Amino acid sequence: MDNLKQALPKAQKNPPPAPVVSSSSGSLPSASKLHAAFSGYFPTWCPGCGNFGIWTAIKSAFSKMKLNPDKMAVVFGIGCSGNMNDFLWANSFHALHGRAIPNAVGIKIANHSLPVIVIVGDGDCYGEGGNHFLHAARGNHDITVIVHDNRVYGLTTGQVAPTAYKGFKSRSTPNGIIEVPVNPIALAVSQGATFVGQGFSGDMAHLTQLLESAVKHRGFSVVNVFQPCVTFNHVNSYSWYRERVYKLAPENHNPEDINRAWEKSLEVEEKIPLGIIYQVERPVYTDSLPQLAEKPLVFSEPVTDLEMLINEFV
Ligand SMILES: Cc1ncc(C[n+]2csc(CCOP(=O)(O)OP(=O)(O)O)c2C)c(N)n1
Ligand code: SF4
Ligand SMILES: [Mg+2]
Repeated sequence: MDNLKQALPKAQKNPPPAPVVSSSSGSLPSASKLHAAFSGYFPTWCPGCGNFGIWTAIKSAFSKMKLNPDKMAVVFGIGCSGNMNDFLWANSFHALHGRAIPNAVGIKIANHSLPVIVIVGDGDCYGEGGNHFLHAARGNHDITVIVHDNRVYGLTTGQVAPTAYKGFKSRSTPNGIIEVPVNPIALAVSQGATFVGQGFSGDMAHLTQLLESAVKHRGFSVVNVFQPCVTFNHVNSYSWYRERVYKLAPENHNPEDINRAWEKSLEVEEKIPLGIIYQVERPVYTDSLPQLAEKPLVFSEPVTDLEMLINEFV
């Protein structure tokens, strides 16, 4: 542990300068300047951590899409993944463990004109916050959930996450985990997610494209990203994934075909698919709220006449 501490980069004491995003004309700078504008503190992740690849792909996707860091909302969970809150400079909220998704849903309902992104760990999303994941998928809330799937609880020093393979030995399961793993892809498809993708932090170009597609999708989009934890997971390493992952392409996969999505969701061990596994269109939650039809809730006049409310409801 002492060796590990010595190897970690020292956290910067002072924040980087606040980026100037909008010029006086209101236009956004070039994609490369935007990429820099999204960078916060230099990450304190362990050297070689898969989170670096996800961080880079997120910044590349956001800047290529010309998202404005001031006009979007990024909600982080708790974990090594959630620590990106300090490393990604955008309008953001650091939620409680397992509670990133409901905060994102609330933000989206309050202002459905904002792109809303959730950045969480596998423990946060499929364990502690698993119930929120199911219900946000059912509602087709128009948010994008990026899950760092390292099969461990990284921040709390390597206990098993719900994605750990049966038999995985960790500090909390010295004789191997008894349960079978959650299947993130099958779970998302079965609960009504309308965009389900899978990426690998070791392939940043592919991940960037996938994240762009997920953010552009109108509806509940989830991208499960394989993220080697080089410190606490010595099984699912970069080479373990490289030997197994392959890319889905239009000639070998139709993402609208739910039966094909089920088949792909079962490929978890010998060969593992990357790309858009499932994508369909369905009205999003806020489409069915007439009170949002004219403008986002946040721009409406607040109700101050309490007597009127009391008379209506009491
Ligand atoms: C309600 C609650 N339970 C437990 C914790 C302790 N805790 C903090 S981070 C974490 C695990 C994080 O694992 P994961 O979500 O997979 O993220 P990673 O660190 O692997 O990126 C836990 C259990 C907490 N902060 N809050
Ligand atoms: S503990 Fe694992 S997930 Fe956390 S920063 Fe280190 S390598 Fe990354
Ligand atoms: Mg994890």
